[in-house]
Amino acid sequence: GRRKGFNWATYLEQEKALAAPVKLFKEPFPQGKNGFKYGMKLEGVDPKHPSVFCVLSVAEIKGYRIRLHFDGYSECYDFWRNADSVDIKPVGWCEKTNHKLSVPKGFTQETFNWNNYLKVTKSQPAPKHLFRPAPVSANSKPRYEYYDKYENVSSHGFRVGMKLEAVDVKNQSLICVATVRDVMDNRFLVHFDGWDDGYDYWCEPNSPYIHPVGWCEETANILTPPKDCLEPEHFTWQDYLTQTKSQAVPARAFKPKVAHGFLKGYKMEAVDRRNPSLIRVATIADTDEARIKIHFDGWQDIYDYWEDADSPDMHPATWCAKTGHPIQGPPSPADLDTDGQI
Ligand code: MLY
Repeated sequence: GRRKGFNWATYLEQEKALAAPVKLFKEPFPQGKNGFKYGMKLEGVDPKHPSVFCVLSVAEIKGYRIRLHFDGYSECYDFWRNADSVDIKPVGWCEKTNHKLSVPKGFTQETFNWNNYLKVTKSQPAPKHLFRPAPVSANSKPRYEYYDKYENVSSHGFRVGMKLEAVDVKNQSLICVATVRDVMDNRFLVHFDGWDDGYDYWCEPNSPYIHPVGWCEETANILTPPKDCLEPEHFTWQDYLTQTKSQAVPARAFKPKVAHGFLKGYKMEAVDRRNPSLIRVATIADTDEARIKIHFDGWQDIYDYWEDADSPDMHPATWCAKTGHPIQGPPSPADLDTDGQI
């Protein structure tokens, strides 16, 4: 028979569990509607290469989420973002902010220009008002005007080229020599010296993953020197800053790290990393300072994984219902075959 829709109130009662409190989510429920339409063009960060901005098209709309396609490339690289994602920008953003735009396959930097491209592809740029307004300082222009006037400076003290110590989020036991590689709004791109851009990530000044130069020494942690370091055992910041003619990010630029407050056992809604078109009912299986371990209800523990506590892919209970997105409840016994496997 047809399964009834998932109901949080019933489920929490049945499981005798608590939903993660709404206040623990940075942005619990979206303010506005998802105004993106199929085919609209935009610019955005490539999730696999966070230093690269690409030409993207809206390929699918699902509640408050959109599937984004890299123009000229295979659908297998498509990825999902919330409509208010900080990773997507209107057409023309790269040019205005002096970022290099990686052009669609079949074009070169010389042959590509947006006006012509929109004409030949008979497509529309996603209107600017659909995007999350960039955070603005108190004394600047009203929010909605922001995309027409950029100040290409960071107000947070993290400037391109400055050095810091940062956790390699892909190898979290390593704290490494890193450089601010780019700045976008209130975020900056952390790059690991000597390594490829696959380890780069965008973060904010209060990120739990970043520390000022000298932090490892002060706290008796091991600092991983740059990959190309000739005598890694003799690495010192003083020599390295001189050699590379660079400055350390000033200590005052780092903002206090706030405890995320999530507890083991809380339930929530989380995007399934293995099939990111789906959002599932999930339980916090474990926590550390910066992350929570997600368990998908009704699935084996082997599918659990760690996610940053401020991930935009984790939502409070009822987010899907409120935003018009399907939710995958725990699989029912009818979904199991005779071996008890899904
Ligand atoms: N075992 C991994 C470690 C890579 C660490 C990269 N960090 C420091 C940016 C490897 O050698 O590929």
